[in-house]
Amino acid sequence: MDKSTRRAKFEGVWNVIHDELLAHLKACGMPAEAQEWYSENLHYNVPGGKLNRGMSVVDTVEILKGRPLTDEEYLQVAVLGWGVELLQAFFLVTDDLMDSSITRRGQPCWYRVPKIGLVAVNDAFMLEGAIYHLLKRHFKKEPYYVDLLELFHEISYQTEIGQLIDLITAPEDVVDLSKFSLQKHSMIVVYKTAFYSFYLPVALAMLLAPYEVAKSILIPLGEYFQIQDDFLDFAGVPAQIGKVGTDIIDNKCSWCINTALSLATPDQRKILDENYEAERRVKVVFEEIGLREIYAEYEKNSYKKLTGMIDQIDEGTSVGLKKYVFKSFLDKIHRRQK
Ligand code: DMA
Ligand code: MG
Ligand code: MG
Ligand code: MG
Repeated sequence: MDKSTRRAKFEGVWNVIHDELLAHLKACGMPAEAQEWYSENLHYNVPGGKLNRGMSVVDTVEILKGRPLTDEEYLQVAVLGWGVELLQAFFLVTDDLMDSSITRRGQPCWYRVPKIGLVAVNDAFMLEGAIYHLLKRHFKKEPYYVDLLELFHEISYQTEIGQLIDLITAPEDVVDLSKFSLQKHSMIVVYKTAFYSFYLPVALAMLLAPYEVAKSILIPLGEYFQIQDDFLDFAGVPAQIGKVGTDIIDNKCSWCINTALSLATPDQRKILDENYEAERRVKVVFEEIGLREIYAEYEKNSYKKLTGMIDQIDEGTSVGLKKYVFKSFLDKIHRRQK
């Protein structure tokens, strides 16, 4: 998808969000003027920028998941992207007031629009409030909901600290260059801009995606582990596995019988049908079918597949997802005899 199509898709979600926020005001019984005012606030201040920050949330989640998002997933992730854009709008409206700026995004700053004035302060708060309203509606059931809230709060606070040092280092009426230094400048720009513009979008994406990446490796790893258990029930040496296998006499739906069923000749099938529960003859069929070789092949492929998935983890972007976490799990169970 090219850049303008991606942008159009992302902007499409803005309409949904705008309508959702307005519907809430309406449901609260707010007068029509309040609904119109809020709608204008949203339109004027939120969607008119480059949208790089918001769209990078969606891009990063796609990269981490390694596949395009479903429509349902896209909507949810785009809500986070618009959350970043709302946060930015909140900061810009107040920043322009504090910096006494004249224009923003090719139009007068919001507080400079004649009827707006200092109501812009409350409008800015409402842009911020919208983030948490949307997070609640779209993420409340997610296990990482609190992490999302904390991240937005933490980044907002850091940006506000950055704005404070920006403002008090350069009071509008007093020039005092002795207050300046490149070190101070670095503090200012990191806090007022870098956290919310660059760290936040990727950190948000990573709150969603580690679960996916981890799940995509750990679930097949668990499946591999249980197949080993099924195989060892048949082929393991009791002295080594510390138990005597009972899957056949217990009539269990195990990997061994199902693999055997899928390969059995009619004669072998008959023996299995008549003797499952009567161990010895079933084991003979398992041996005839070559279950040991099939298992060895399965184990080899499984190990290769899991190793490949682990190798694909990008440790540079997936914070908390270290290859060795998964590799150590895999190596603990690879070729286990018990
Ligand atoms: C921007 O600093 C920081 C925030 C948090 C909006 P700035 O005042 O240099 O930005 P601009 O030049 O866009 O007003
Ligand atoms: Mg400014
Ligand atoms: Mg400023
Ligand atoms: Mg500036």
